[in-house]
Amino acid sequence: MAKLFLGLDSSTQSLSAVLIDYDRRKVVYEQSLNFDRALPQYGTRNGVLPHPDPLVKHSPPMMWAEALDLLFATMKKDGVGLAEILAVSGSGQQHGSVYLNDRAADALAGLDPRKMLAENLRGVFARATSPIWMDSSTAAECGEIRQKMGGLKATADATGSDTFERFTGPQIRKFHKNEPDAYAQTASIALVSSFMASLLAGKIAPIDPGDGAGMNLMDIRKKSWHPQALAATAPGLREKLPPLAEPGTIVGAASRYFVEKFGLNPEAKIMVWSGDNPCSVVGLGLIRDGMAAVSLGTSDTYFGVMKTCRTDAHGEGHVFGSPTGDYMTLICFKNGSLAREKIRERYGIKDWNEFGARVASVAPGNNGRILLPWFEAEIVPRMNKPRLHRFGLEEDDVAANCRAIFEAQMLSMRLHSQWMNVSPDCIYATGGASGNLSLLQVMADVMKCRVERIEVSKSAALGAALQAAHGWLAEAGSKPEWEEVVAGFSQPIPDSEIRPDPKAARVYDQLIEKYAACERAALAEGGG
Ligand code: XUL
Repeated sequence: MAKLFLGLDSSTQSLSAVLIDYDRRKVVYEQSLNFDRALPQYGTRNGVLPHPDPLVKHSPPMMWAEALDLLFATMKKDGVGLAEILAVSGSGQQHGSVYLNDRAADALAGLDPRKMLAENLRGVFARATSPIWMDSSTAAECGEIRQKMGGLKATADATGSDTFERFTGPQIRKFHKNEPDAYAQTASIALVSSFMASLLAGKIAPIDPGDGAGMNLMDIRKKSWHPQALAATAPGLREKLPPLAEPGTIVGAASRYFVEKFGLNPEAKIMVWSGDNPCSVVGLGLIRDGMAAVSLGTSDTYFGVMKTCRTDAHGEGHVFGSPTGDYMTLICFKNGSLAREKIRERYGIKDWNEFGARVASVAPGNNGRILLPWFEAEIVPRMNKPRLHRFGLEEDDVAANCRAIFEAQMLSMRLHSQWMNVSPDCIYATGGASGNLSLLQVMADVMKCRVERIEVSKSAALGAALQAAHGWLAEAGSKPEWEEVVAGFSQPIPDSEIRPDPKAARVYDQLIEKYAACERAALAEGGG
């Protein structure tokens, strides 16, 4: 019999499913349900509720639950072998939180398959809406928690990240301050991931260290709730949080609701869910120390696997748990494609091929000329005003400016990933700009490692399906190796490898010092 594992991904805009046939190493079914289109009655735009304050970004948790109903109905209609699924796991957009009252546990235990999920859940929310990762309305609470934790470095060292507006702890603190009665009515706080797992298992599900690390509440090394962080956040918080559980933990068997209504295998194990970034790391096949990926999109994001936990003393990068039980790092550079496009437009360059030719016309190192391309306020390094700096670089030198932006972005990546103390031996490049070979060559030369291109659709849902497989195999006593579990599911594009040029790499070993000095000078000028 085929070994089928289901991975779900509850993201900002949609709920997706990926079903894998483990022995055949194949994705056998994919489906996606867009919240705005499938559930227009909630009035979301791109999955988010309109709000007069642009800093406030909430979504309705009931919409996520209803989407789960609709997705299972679609899978049943599509003839998916739900009765054969051995385990289900999932991925949730990180940081978002769901507030349940004391009726929730009973409602979950007694989900009635004759009613819709939404009807079953009526009256269980202590807060109708959930703050999500796009929310940035908690600057005051971030400051308060950080101070009680002993400052930025201490907060990052304790919880894996400095306080960030979108992180769950500051959001909980704001809720407690602004709506103390509703906070008092909250019996249980879930993340998006643990909320969805709770629906499937029919009981309050634990939180895994991958997603727990996005809360500013978990001791990143002990993987347990951090007493000082809880105390700094809100009173009585310990009682409202579910337990933390290692990846692969079985929450329970599938709830009767999904078994009777959709024909899900009654023996199917519901595994603890994780955050979308930890799941994507596994979905991309990043399973050992020294593996990294860079997603080149509007913003550029660097993901790395780290065996020994280290945290960023500057509080810019994040450390989360990885589904493999190790750690993953995430650094987000705001000025990614956004800044590359600005330079291309500024110099009227037709396309990226022509841009690449300009880059190639100047030697690596750009004769020491440096650009700091912060067209938008930057996250890494922290620069809260848009600023453009040129050091020894003439604005009208087109080719030098083209090379300068690529070099700046990659030098910044090298400099700001040093705290991990892991030199990647291979970087997987993904995202819109990963087809830009001239950018990838600069990446290989600056980072001194090979770069391979990878395209995985629904990497978070795939990662969740792989987690379900790994957890189920472990439970069945077969001690699966991660290497074996991911093999064949996510492969880099054949022949896409780009190797570093040793001569260029030596140039960048020198230039990195100068780049760092330029950055320090720019930050000292203000806005940092
Ligand atoms: C990570 C973050 C986002 C969300 C997107 O810290 O905020 O990547 O997880 O869903």
